[in-house]
Amino acid sequence: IPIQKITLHKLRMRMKNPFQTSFGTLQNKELFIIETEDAEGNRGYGESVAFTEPWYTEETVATTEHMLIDFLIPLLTEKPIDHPREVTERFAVIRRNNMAKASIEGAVWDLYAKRKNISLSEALGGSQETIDVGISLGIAPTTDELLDRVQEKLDAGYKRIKLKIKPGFDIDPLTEVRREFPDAQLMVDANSAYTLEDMAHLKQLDTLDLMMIEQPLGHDDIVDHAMLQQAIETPICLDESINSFEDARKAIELGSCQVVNIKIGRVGGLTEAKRIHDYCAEKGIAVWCGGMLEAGVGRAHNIALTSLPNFTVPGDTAASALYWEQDIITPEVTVQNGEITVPTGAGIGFDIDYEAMEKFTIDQKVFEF
Ligand code: OSB
Ligand code: MG
Repeated sequence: IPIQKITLHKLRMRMKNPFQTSFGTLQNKELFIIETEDAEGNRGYGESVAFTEPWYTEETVATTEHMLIDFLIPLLTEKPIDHPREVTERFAVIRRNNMAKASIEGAVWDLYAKRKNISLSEALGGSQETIDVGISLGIAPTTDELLDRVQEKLDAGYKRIKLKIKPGFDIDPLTEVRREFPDAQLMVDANSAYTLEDMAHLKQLDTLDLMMIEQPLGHDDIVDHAMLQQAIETPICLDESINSFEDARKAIELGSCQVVNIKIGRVGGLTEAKRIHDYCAEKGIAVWCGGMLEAGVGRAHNIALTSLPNFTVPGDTAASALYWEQDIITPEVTVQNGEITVPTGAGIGFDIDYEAMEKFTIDQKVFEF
């Protein structure tokens, strides 16, 4: 894959609505669109998913830029690669910084698929032509407001509703939601807001018929989660704790979870994401694709990944229009009857809306080789 040029487009976008989690509220997004180009003018795209603050993981927009410019771009371009899977090995000398790694690895995958004129889904070995879609709803100011939001998303066809929870906003609003929507596929995500001392409290979740509880305990824990899973019936899903194939292997070995949320950025790229997917399939562990409130390029990568066969739980890939006045891809991501049709065009299968991208661009750096 002869990469001749890499462009870092730094964008600033504002979400239509603030998104509240147990760790804080997100509304302004800064992100990099990484563009890789070959001599024939094929262009691959990746998107960085770290937030401006290190609340979800330790990475930020600034550390992403530092890693890309000072380490990852030089490593990627020092000698040629034949296949995108080699990027992960090449980057292995850099500890962690998974979101920075994934942003450029994704751009290499897209370029690879475009050069072969196949879809990214096909390049990854995807088999699902349509994928089921759920939505993650932030913490609402009131329970009534939450009920309205859930109703709206169920009416729109979303197949799984994930509710963010935190101490003080959990059992009571959830009980109301369950009472109002007895048949809805509901799950919750705590983003590490609890400890084992909350065991008795968390056990009350077992009466709510939840699909799973995502990351209740420490962001870097798998031991306490195993103890909690022993004590509660609701399946535990790990998000923050799984930053690699090895993390997934150990968590499953320990019985820390029954479900894994796979995020491409969190695990360092598509190659690692697929490895985790394959391993979980072997072990009978369900997986689904999480989201990072990405713009269209990042969502397109999530959609391609989700086409792999063991993504059996609806992912967090809701429609662009719920987040953005204007997205940077065309067509934007749309959801019909809770499903997205996996694009069949080359690479990510969505075109970049260059005009929109330019509108949101606050900085641009070009590297030529
Ligand atoms: O924990 O999955 C999470 C958003 C920001 C940070 C962490 C998480 C989330 C979401 C939103 O749940 C998922 C999405 O719609 O992109
Ligand atoms: Mg989560």
